[in-house]
Amino acid sequence: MENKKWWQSSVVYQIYPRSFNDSNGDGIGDIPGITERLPYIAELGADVIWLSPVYASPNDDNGYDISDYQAIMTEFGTMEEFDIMLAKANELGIKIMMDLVVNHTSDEHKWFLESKSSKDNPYRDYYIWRDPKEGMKGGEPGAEPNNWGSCFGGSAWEYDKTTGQYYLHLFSKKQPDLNWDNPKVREEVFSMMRWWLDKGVGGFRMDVISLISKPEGLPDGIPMGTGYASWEGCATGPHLHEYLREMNEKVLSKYDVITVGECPGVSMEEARQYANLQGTELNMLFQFEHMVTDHDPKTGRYGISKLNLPRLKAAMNNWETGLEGYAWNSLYWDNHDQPRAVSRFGNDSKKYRELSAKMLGTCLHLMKGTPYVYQGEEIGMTNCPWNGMDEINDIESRNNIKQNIEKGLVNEKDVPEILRLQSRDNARTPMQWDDSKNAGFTTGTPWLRINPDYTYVNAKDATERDDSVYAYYKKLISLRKSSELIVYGDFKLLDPDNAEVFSYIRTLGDERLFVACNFTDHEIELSMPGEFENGVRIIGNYENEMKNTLRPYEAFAIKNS
Ligand code: ISL
Ligand code: CA
Repeated sequence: MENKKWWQSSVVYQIYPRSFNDSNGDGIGDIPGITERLPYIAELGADVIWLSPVYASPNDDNGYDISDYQAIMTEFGTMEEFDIMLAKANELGIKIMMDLVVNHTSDEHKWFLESKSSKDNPYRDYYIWRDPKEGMKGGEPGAEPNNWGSCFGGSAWEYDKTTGQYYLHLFSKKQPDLNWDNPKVREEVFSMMRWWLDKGVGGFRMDVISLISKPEGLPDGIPMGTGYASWEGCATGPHLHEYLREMNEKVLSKYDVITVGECPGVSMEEARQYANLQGTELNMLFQFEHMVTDHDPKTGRYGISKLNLPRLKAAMNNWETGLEGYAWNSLYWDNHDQPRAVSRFGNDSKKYRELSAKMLGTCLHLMKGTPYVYQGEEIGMTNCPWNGMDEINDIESRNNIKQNIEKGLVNEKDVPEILRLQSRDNARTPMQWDDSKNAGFTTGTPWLRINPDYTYVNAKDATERDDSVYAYYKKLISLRKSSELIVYGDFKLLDPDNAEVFSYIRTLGDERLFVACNFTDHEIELSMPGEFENGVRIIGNYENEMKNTLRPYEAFAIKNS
């Protein structure tokens, strides 16, 4: 068995600060608001908080466009307030994992302002600048240096008249990519990381870290339906692991921290390196395979999506077994970029919302890896019934849906439904604290629409009831804390083709755990492996136990005796 590490038995709670808790009535969540709610997270049992970006930012992509890595966003508070939050969290035994966004900065970062000012500025080479295509004039259609597309639609290149060159931005044009091949860039990032670690933060979640090294010569990629090559497919370069090992050697290895790299489109072979058990790079990574199993292949995320359980199981199984013995896994259903799991993989009707949210929790939290809970998931928050684009803030939904309509890939009349199914804003509607006006999130006007179901989906109700989703998550988390079998047992998927039931077995020495989850709203006959017939049910989302049947959205786990 691998060398045991504290972060292997941790449970991480993700906070999206803008939507968590507003302390001063300006409609925007903030740092004092988080401090106020720390006991709620401690009570749940999470021991790490992943804090989405709180740095100075013009908010083109809600904080993922950073203009100063060592300052706090004015709307969120001050550095003093950050320090208070950090100290209080540490007192409660909670570490703060910062979001490290270093594939790109904001175009308002001082490095970029310098960089774009002239070709011989000392910061020019901090970013990726290229001439227009041979024989073409900068700015004219097709003159971009290559065919890469931005994650947020359109080309990944922006022409800058001042110097007659293009700069690369795999995300919005206000998020220019840093040039990691420049050793000065790496030193700047490393010293900034040390500054935060010396302050006492507990680690980093690294935004699209898989993209920091670009391939030699920036060659064209294979174009997709949009005409552009995929931003995630074409930008993984040869020096990636070298840079991560350098970061590990010079920074991470000097502290006892938790690290997780966000790696959309990562291959298994790459992943085994990123999160290798020797600890020379990162602790773990976020893969996205299970996040695309419900997408329509033609339209990708922004089409009509539908649960495909065999595909979902295959994806989860791939990472559970593929990393075994090589690298540590992470587990998640939700984050700030994804729709709400209960609406996506469960059933958010009044009748089944709580049952299916608990079922999904059971399914995920009893697998091998470090589980991540996204704010509101622990009370079963749902996707929002959007009326249309006017209500949407998210840059990705706005740009990509527009692009898909223009290309004839989706029908305009389907937009509200597509938004409800897939928009990143489903995760970003404010946290529902109670059933008072604006769900107790703010006394002012919330920056984004509040989901109307807050009258019955809220933290106050969930913490007062012992049959709530919150109480159930609390139990799942405490089970993990007391069971090596749950943390370290290996994973075996049962019945891969079954389109209704997700079941698996965990094994550690003689100890075995059988987990069964019904992903449908009807009763299903269950054939339980014989060795569990006299086993002990350690958790289940129905009160009384029933043998050989799974009721609608039922989930339970049985330990052999
Ligand atoms: O889910 C996605 C693709 O279907 C994307 O949102 C993808 O995960 C992503 O854009 C990469 O995410 C990260 O970097 C972005 C930022 O907008 C996201 O919020 C962040 O998680 C740029 O920094
Ligand atoms: Ca505020």
